[in-house]
Amino acid sequence: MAAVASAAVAIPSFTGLKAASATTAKVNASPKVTASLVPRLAIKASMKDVGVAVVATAASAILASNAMAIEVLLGGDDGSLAFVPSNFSVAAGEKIVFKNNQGFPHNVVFEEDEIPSGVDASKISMSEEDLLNAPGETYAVTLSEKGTYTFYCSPHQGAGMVGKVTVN
Ligand code: CU1
Repeated sequence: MAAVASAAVAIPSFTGLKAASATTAKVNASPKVTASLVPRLAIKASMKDVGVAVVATAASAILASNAMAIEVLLGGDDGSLAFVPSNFSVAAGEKIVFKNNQGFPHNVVFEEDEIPSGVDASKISMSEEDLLNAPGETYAVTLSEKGTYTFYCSPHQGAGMVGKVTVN
């Protein structure tokens, strides 16, 4: 009778261990959980921490690049057909966000012979026919080659809607 009672106690505790190992198996993808459970779990936990750290770093990098972005308005608040600002500097790799403000449609086209050599104007420009029609619509570009770049708005180039950016 005493032996049966002790077996009855032993079974639930073993079942409990199996239940725990089944849960663990989901985490570390190892169905065989024995004596190595604790060290494995510790390793997995630390890898998970590393993963979290990597994610956190990526998130702060995104925040940093957002902080570095410059916004250029398409059309002045007074309705002038201009880039505001029309002459500015950015760091290489800094994001430039052109945003519809007034007097649209606008677009952003880089002059192929007024950008650093080796840069393909078509890769950084909107097409001549492509227009930003909606209020607040944006076109973003990132320039990585240092130098000066001239750009214009094709519908308003004749009206003087041109700009210049220096990438440092
Ligand atoms: Cu324009």
